[in-house]
Amino acid sequence: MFGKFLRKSRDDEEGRVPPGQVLTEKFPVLTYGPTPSLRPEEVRVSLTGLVEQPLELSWAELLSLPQSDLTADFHCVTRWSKLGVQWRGVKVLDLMEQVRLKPQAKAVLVHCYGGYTTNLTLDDFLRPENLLAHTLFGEPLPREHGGPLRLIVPHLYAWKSAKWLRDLEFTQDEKLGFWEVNGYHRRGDPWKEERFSEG
Ligand SMILES: Nc1nc2c(c(=O)[nH]1)N[C@H]1C(S)=C(S)[C@@H](COP(=O)(O)O)O[C@H]1N2
Ligand SMILES: [Mo]
Repeated sequence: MFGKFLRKSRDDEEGRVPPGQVLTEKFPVLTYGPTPSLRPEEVRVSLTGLVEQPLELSWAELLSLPQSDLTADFHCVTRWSKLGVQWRGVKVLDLMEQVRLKPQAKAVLVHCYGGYTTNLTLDDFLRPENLLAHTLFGEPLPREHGGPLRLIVPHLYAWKSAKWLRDLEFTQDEKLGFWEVNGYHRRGDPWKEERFSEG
């Protein structure tokens, strides 16, 4: 029933697989629409909206920030999970040292090259493990997995881990992103199976 690539969890993985998820060893690619093709030198990451001073960082500036490693489990709402994915990049909290948010800011709408968007509250965005990742298992992040740069938010379903990151728009009210407008849950906690919105 699990097919060639899906399997049940081993004892040592107990407690790491959220309800309704199946493990995979592969790393499937899940992209809606075309895959952008970007050279690192042309990547820009901007912080806009409710910031005291909008900021745009070049690739070199991103690499001059502290670099961190993260090993985390990855849960797609289509029911596959991959355990122990190894990323390297810039922590969201280190990036956010570069700006001051206005006090009304409560949420962020993440914009990607190619037009994809996803929303997060600041509580979910400003977590110490969250990363802007440029490296996957020690290699430059492949284009299909979001290279040159993607967001990783490991505690929520992977549709929040936006690939080809372009802009972080800070807002007061939560503006819904692409999948959230199309019926996915506003938050997407895999442990609560927050897959779809109620109404
Ligand atoms: N820009 C962008 N980011 C995206 C997506 C997308 O279609 N476009 N898909 C999301 C979904 S649904 C998942 S499960 C993960 C998949 O990441 P992967 O393709 O590296 O496995 O990326 C998320 N980030
Ligand atoms: Mo997904």
